[in-house]
Amino acid sequence: MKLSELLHEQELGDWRRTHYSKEILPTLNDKQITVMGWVSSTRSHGNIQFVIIRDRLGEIQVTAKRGECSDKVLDQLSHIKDHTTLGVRGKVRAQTKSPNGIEVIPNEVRIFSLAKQAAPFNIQANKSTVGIDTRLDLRAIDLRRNFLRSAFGIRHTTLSSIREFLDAKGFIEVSTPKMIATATEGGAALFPIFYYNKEAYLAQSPQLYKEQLTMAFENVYEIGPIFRAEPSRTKRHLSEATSIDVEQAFSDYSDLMNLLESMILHIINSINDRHRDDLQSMHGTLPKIKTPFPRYRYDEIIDKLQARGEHIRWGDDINPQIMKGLSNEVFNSDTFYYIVDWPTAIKPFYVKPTSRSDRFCESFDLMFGSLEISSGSTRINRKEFLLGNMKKQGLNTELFDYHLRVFDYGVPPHAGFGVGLERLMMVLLNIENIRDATFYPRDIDRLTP
Ligand code: AMO
Repeated sequence: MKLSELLHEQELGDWRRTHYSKEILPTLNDKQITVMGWVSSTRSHGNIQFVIIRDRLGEIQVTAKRGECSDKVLDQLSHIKDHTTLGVRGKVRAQTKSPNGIEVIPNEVRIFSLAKQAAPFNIQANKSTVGIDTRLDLRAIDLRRNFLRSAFGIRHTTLSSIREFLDAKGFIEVSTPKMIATATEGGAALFPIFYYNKEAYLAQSPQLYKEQLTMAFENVYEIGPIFRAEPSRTKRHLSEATSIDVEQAFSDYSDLMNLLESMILHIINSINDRHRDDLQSMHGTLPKIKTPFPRYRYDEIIDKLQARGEHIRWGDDINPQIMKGLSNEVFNSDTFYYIVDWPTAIKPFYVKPTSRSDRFCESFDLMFGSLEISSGSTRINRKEFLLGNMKKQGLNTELFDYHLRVFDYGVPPHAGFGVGLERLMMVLLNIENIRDATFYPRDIDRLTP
């Protein structure tokens, strides 16, 4: 038979998968089954061809031996390349030498889509040997890698455990506009867009909307994209990130720190419960945490940094480079901690100053080593204070009229935080580059795929 006939692509037709790889157990010995997936690797030993087929749950070995299957099937399996998508019908046989104690003896192969060439990377390796850009250019294939498949399965559990946790505490999930009229997060740059005949922006955060929604719903959360025109190339910034935004009425920043650390504990417990196999194959362990997380005042951190000889003055923001030495030396670098009570002048206009002094505000950053995972605060809930703070920060208050207007109708005391999901995944799974914690990263150099 000619190669083109052997490797002929077919429709799915009436073929349907009967079992996922993981469901094929020795109890199915001798049963006819249909598996579907893509070729993860092939190996030839004279008259025997081994093909490992991968599906979304795992892998199964197909063993084609001359005499045990038709020559056509053996030839088909001998010529296909890795990543070809196919279905195999055959008989289950217990096989102690195969990776999961079982193999499939094929009697029919249906090729759905042939891989035309070898991928520029090996999906078996936990750490890839090619640069991240090569992988990102073919991201859908790169995501077939064991490590990333496990990582994104864990991301899914992270999100569902956050929803479970907040739902049980009486929060409702909300969605707020992503095309907006004004900036909320001072320093972070905006992406302008055309909105009919006006200039508008992509939302840097759902901040003002989530605050307003506490007026009706008290406790709200949103999991959605935030857009930041980050000018720098770093391993911790994306232009489009996912934020877990929480806002709670009748509470302050201390309540929110308690809530956030319990939420992180719940996430870690959920991942440990549901992803033992993934963690094992990733050779990873989640950070071991103890609550409450330590809380250090901004003043204390500045003193410690100055004592180390760092060039930092009171009132400066604390950047990760400066924190690196301190977090290794003073804190265990693999741990969560809060920096609280920041100078009012370097936090956004909606953050409430402390009652002790208005030079400081009721704010926190959640850190892991030198990486910022979240920031949060008690918010100003009185109009005259908000107006005063906006003026101090040089904002045009007229642009915020749509927001200030609701303050005439009883805004409850409230507090909240935003967690960067990708940064949280980085620390949970020890991912070095934030691009690997998102499906299709966006950064200053990348708008495709
Ligand atoms: P902030 O600007 O500190 O606060 O953002 C909150 C968290 O979002 C993540 N994050 C990012 N992650 C990846 N790439 C980026 N470019 C990026 N920018 C931010 C970080 C950060 O800690 N409205 C407030 C939150 C609040 O007070 O509720 C806010 O946006 O993990």
